[in-house]
Amino acid sequence: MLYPVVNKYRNKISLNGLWKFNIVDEDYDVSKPIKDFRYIGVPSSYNDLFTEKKIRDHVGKVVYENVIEFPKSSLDNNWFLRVGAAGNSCSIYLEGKLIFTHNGGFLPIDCPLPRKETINRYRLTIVLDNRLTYETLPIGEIVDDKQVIHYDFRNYTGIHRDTFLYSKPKKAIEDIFIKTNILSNGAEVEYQVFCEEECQIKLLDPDDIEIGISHGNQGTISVNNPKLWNIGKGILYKLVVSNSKDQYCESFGIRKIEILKDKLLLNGKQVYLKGFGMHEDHEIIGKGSFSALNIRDFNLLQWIGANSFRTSHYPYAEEMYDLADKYGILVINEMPAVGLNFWSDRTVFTEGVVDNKTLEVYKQQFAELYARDKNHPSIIMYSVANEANTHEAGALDFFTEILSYIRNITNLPLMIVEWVGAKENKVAQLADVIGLNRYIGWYSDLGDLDKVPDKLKASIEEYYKKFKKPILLSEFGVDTVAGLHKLPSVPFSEEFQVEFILKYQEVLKELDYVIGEHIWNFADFDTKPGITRFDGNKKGVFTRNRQPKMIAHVLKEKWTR
Ligand code: BDP
Repeated sequence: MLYPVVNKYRNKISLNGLWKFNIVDEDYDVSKPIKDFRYIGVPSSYNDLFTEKKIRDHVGKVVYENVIEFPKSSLDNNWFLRVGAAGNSCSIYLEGKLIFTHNGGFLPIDCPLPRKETINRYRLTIVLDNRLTYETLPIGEIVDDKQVIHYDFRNYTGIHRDTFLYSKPKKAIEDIFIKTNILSNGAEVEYQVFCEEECQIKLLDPDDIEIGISHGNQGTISVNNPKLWNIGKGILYKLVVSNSKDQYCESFGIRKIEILKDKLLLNGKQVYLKGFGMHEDHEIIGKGSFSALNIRDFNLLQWIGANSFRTSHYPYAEEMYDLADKYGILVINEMPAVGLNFWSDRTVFTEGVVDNKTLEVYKQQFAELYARDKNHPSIIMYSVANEANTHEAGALDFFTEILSYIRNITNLPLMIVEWVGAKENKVAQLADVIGLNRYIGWYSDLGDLDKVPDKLKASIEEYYKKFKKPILLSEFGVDTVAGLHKLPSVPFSEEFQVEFILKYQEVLKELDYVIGEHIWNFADFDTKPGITRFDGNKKGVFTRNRQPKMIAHVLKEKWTR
């Protein structure tokens, strides 16, 4: 899947802006234009835009409607509707006729638009359904007409990412796969182009100077004195693929990722990950993606000296990976496999709950994720799930199938993020890296930081002894109310957050198979209501408005040293 672009052969028209919107019943009739509506801004979640709880908390379908028109000169091209993400499932109608459906709220919707030469204006209706079940990711269940989810972040819904019409020629360049190999005397770029026509391939260096040329849809181009993509050095090359009917320019970086002897290596050098689990979450727009806000996040990552983040707990907007490529930030790309856990003794991995149907949904979504993200140098790993019930017998079959499916598609290392203890874990041996989420001193032993060194060390060591895999501390953190200061510290104060994080870092220092620390969370974020959530999850190092808490200055001092 290639991101839509504008050039001599291709066009795109933004559909961001105002749409007609309403919450609707199950049997909503799309055959007629929407009558009863209010205006909504795209992209955004709809939940926090209006003043009624009925809309904010709506479970079920909502409708978006707009009128689209094609430029006259465009008849030679095929046209598509592209929505960066909208959730959780969606049905697309043209003039009231169903033309496309999509399951999954965090990956692009790429819908071919059938057209008649005589008609140029069409009514476009998008019906979204936010219900999460065992056949969606994340999973959820509907109980008494209410949505039950087994994780904390809000089930924000809406057209969340950039939306546009785009065109490509009839025999288009459909896809480009790029792989780079670093050799002792240079590097090589292996490429494969999917196109019915034979293409010419030009390789441009980071200054856009042509340094190689090749013909044919599969091949290799050598690079002398390659400039490697690296942390803080978003050095990007370009492959310009063209023929008489089409052209596409794809960026990529030359870099090598390895897990070797319990270490993470980038271009042959050991890397220690410093960073965060993040969320796509802002006031008012919820999970809407906006360039200005994304830039703020990257500037904060740079300011604090972070070198990496995890896209907890779902794939992020494409622009986030583009920015990571450009800023030289490492990304762990997480599947939306969260909530596979009831936090009780109820079984998750069993027929009728997470079963073969869920497995098929998972495979489909991984295939879509890889199709979208395969050429980003910033992506160093895929995270296959967050806090699944990996102590259950059924989890082993599920994840064996998942990891072997993924390994057939990508060579990148795979991580699984765990909450269960090593002794009970039946799955972690399948992964290359184990992510551990630990909250000693918070969810257990609240406030008692003296317990941290022994307990944290024991729980990490137990994992290493059993599985012999490198470990990332993928979550640790405490809810912290910005502006609350206490001496001596108490939980929720800014002082306590500092003490907690420092205590954890002391332990990690001693364990050389720990490949990094990702603090939970980059910023405060909204959650479903809960008595442990006062206006959301406050474990952010930054506030929801992206201003620093005290810990941010402490981390900056350590991480930029
Ligand atoms: C972990 C989850 C994360 C939560 C966090 C917390 O992975 O999504 O937000 O706990 O409770 O269990 O803050």
